[in-house]
Amino acid sequence: MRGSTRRSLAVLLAVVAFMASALTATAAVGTVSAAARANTARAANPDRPANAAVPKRHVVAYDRYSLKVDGERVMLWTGEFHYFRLPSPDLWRDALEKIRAAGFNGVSLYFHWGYHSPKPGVYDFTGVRDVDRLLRVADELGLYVVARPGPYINAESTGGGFPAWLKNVPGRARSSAPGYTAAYRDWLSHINPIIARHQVTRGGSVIVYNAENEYAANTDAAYMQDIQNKARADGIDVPITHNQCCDASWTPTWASGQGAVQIPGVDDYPQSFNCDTPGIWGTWGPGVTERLRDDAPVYAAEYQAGSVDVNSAGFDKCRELTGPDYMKVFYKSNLIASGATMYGYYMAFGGTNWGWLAQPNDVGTSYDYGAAITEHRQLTTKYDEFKRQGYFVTSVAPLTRTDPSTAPVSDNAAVHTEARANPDTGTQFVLVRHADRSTSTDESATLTWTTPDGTYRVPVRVKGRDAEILVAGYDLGGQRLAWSNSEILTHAHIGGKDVAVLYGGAGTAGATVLRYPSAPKVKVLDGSVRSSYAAGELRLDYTHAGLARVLISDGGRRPLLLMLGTDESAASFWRAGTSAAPVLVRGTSLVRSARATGNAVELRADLAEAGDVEVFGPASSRRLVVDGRAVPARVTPSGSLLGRAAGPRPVRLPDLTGWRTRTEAPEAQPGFDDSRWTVADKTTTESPIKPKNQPVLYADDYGYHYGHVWYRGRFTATGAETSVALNAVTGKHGIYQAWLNGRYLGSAAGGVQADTDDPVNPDPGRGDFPIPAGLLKKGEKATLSVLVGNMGHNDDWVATDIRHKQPRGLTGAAIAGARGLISWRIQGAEGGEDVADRARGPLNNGGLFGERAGWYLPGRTGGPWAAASPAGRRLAPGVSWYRTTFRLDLPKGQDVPVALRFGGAEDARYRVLLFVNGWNLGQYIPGRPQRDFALPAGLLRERGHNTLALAVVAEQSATVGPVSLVAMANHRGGVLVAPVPAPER
Ligand code: IPT
Repeated sequence: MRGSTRRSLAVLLAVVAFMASALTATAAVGTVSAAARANTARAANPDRPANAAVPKRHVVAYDRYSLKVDGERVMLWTGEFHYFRLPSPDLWRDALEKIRAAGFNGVSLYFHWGYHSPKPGVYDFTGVRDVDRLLRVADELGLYVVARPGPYINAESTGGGFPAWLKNVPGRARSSAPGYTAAYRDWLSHINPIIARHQVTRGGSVIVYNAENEYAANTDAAYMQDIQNKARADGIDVPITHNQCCDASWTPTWASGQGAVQIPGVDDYPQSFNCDTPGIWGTWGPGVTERLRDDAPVYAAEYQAGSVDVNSAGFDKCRELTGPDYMKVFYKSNLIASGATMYGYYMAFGGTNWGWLAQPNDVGTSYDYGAAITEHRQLTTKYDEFKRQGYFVTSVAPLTRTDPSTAPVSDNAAVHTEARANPDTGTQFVLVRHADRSTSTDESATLTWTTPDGTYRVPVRVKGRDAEILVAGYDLGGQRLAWSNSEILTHAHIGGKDVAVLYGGAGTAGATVLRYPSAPKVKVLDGSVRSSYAAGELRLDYTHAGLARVLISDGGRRPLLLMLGTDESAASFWRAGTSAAPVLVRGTSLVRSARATGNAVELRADLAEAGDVEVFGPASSRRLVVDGRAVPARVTPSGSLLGRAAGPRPVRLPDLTGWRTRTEAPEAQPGFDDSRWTVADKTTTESPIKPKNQPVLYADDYGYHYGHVWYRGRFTATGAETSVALNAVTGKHGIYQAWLNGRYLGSAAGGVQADTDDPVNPDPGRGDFPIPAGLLKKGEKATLSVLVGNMGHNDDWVATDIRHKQPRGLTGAAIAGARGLISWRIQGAEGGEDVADRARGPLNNGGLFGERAGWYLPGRTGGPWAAASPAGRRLAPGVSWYRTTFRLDLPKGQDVPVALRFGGAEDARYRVLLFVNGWNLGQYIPGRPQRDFALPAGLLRERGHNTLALAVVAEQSATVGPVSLVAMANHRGGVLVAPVPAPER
């Protein structure tokens, strides 16, 4: 995917871009009235409280350093979130609040064309597809939005975001071909106006608009330009960006010429996707974002924050590959090396490929991604590191405008330094890390550091895989920080004093030097800190341990409460905005929002257990309210409020009992009435991959795009038939099964790559099925029934059509010894492109008999089911269903993410589609890494009756399960989640 030589090319390109551009350029993009401009309120920022005032219009502009809103520089620090992978709109707020609480001031959002469009010209933006609501939540939370509507998005999602009907549209996708042009313009005509009304320039949250996605191969500049012209015509007036693949050696970078965007960015995945070797670092390079334009900020459009699990190692390993140590070393190195002020960390929360949303290959139901927030919405140690970095970058304003500067000299060659400085304030930012990033030794060094306040000898230490950003010459609130070898977590002006939190590795020595015109009073409230004052400088020396507290006053500046912690104690802080100053909170497992009213501080917070909660808020604070309940609290010597809050009540989930079962697949029987099925007799296809023989049997060509399809082929037997040879293309891990005159012939692995450019697999998805002697009689009608799975549609990363237009379903069928033609009919999801179940949408169902009959729905069983539990019964090959109901009564005001867990043999040959209250929440395949399937609240009724339906497609006789409900966590708090409306029957 990349080579090291490409890096030098990238440098060259940046230099050329630099020379070619004007030295300074400020492009004001959004336009607003003078009255609006006079408004000083900032747009989205991490301290803005929920439900903040009336929408205000703002000016969005940028220069070579950063974006600016109303002239104020912005560090855009976003995490990627996919609403389509969390089909419960109330939980969008949960995810976005967690993203905000991690210190992100923005989210990057793909919009998935195929998720909204079941048929050409048909779009749905209601229910779980209500992206206007999503953007309203972002507006309310004050999170900036990077809007990424494609048209192509990749994202390991089916078709890379393309609707499957696009396979039938003539002309190459991602080009100016007329068929494709009409199709994508229609998508943009629907999505752009929604995005446009949420722009920062109209008082909303969308700060930039990303055109296309990693458009790096087979490019067409006219197409790239047209997307932007269309966006402008549709009212997009914020800057347009692009995320260039991999590094700047991939050309064009869309930095100049036709199709150029205003702010070209780069995607970088330095760790690769090899989660099976989490200890190997930097496989895909050093991860330094290139400057692509001299007149625009450096934009790390997608920066690796997790991984696809291409080796089926399991997402915990992906979390390790991209863990806190990687984040420290790579993110901090990039910040200083690149000076980027726009970031998109991919992913902040990955979510679930529910229904048929996954792209095939090695993407399963889970899109956990090893992200900082797990698929079950839990916070990890990666989240802690995001918090440490996110609070820093959004608190320390001089970071928004920096140039490379002279780095302090290290007396230990193993310790590398690198620096940037803000030309206006002189504030310096120094990266300290191992010279060789792959080493993890414990190194100490003394830096000779010339800061704006003088030259100092500063001891530093890098221990294990570690990196630090140290700050010097910084006006920290009302204080002057000369330098510190502790890192800054955050600071704010709270309750009449500056409150600052600094931290360092547990057990390492820390020193901080602050300047005061006169000797200040230094009171150590907690921990062990030595202080000395001489020549205008207060020096504090300490060892990073627990959380030390020092109150500094009377030095000619306003008072400072300085807290000195470790990585761990720093991460225990939460920063939340109120309408006045922000508050800092410790002790809860999350703070969603805060309000300061009169003498009370009210928190919306989550707690995993009962414990002390400490709030640094207005000086007048005397009362503490957590999640609506008063918590007795006292004022501490630090001026904070301290109380003890209750934890969650324990929960117990019910056992799954009362199972009933029903066997289906009547389609396999010769007498089945298929007269209303679609006749499959096409002779041509838009797919560049041509069928092995006629007619064309590709499911998509008949409007059946997702899930299973059935074929029935009729022919007159000669009696001399010996075997059936089929080819079916399903995508990786798919299977298909065949029956002849009702007799099960067996199953085969579906084709993976029907690419004409795949020499390894010239006969994809081939299955040979011997015909049992005597089954066919000369002159008699015979019926061949074939059930083909569809694991989703391939991506179009290389923009050639050959991947995303790869067929699904039968691509060849021949019967040895037969004479004459087979006449075919095909059946898929109820209604085909005219989706029957509109609330759950096109990706929810395929064409299994039970799906078409509505057995997946709570209110439709369609006749008698026999009592039988999955574990107690061996299933015959074919399709069987299990259903049961269960009641949940989870305590109100608690958040208990529930999963369905599959036990049982790894080598069993079956797969299960699981439906909860009618929603297809995934596919369990024995032997694949996933056994726990998220059942999101909203689809799952937390207080009420639930229906679980399992459709089992068995290749061989098999026993399913055991199957159980598991609580993945239990917190007091959470968000209110209403049931997602969808028909019961
Ligand atoms: C890049 C894509 O833009 C994104 O959609 C997703 O696929 C991600 O990376 C990987 O998870 S693709 C690139 C790294 C080749």
